[in-house]
Parts: sequence; structure tokens; C-alpha cells
Amino acid sequence: EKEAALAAIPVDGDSPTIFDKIIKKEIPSTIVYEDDKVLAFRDISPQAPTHILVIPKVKDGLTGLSKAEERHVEILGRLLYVAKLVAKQEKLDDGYRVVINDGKNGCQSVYHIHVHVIGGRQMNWPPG
Ligand code: DGP
Repeated sequence: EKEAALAAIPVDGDSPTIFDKIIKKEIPSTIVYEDDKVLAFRDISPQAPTHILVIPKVKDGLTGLSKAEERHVEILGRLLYVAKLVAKQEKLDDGYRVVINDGKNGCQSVYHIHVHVIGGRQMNWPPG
């Protein structure tokens, strides 16, 4: 019985995250873009004057980029396209940075894929 209970726990971290609550509007966020597939909202802990997260409304196993499969190609493209739309909307005309953190070494903290759009100041390279 204990084994069955353990087996029910997803091993790949594919369980609901805080982003599901944001999508369902159960917790507040500042939404800057929304369509039927994608949501973009301001990061709660901005690392620059503009810091937006672009996420798929349906995770479909895409906890992070490392879990991408062929079926995710369309949504992955859409996330990047929305990143561009949002950057334009935010008037980041001098440039901006697009980041996907993956896994422990990538400093990923929320396991629902998200694209960071960061701008409004000079970025540095290499990143920390
Ligand atoms: P990452 O470290 O790449 O997994 O980025 C996760 C980001 O999510 C991090 O920059 C902070 C942001 N975040 C976490 N919880 C919330 C929340 O409840 N609301 C908003 N708006 N952002 C959140």
C-alpha cells in the first residue's frame, strides 16, 4: 500500500506549481499578455526594471526545457514569439535578455517551463 502511494508521486517533479494558481487566477499576478495558450505576467522578484515570465497555460509534462519532446515544438516557438511581443509592448527597444533556467545547475525554482524576459537596464555577460 505504501509502495502504491509512493508510485503515485510523480518522480519527474511534474506536479502542480504556483503557476497553475496564477493561470487559474487563484492568486493575483500582474498579467501583461494572455491568449488561449500562453500567459505572461510580472515576476514577483524582478531582477531588472522589466522582468516578465512567459508560460504555457497547459504544462503537458514540460516542467523544464530538458523535458521537451517533439510535441512541444509549437508551444516552445509560441513562448519565444510571445517573449518578443511582450518585449515590444514593454518598449525594450534597446534590447533585452531571454532566459530559460533549467534544473538545479540552471537555478530553476518553479517546475513549469517559463521564459524570463528581462530588460530596462544594461545586462552583463557572462551571467552569474
Ligand atoms: P526560475 O528560478 O527560473 O524557476 O524562476 C522562477 C521565477 O518565478 C522567479 O524569478 C520568481 C517567480 N515567482 C515565483 N513565485 C511567484 C509568484 O507567486 N508570482 C510571481 N509573479 N512570480 C513568482
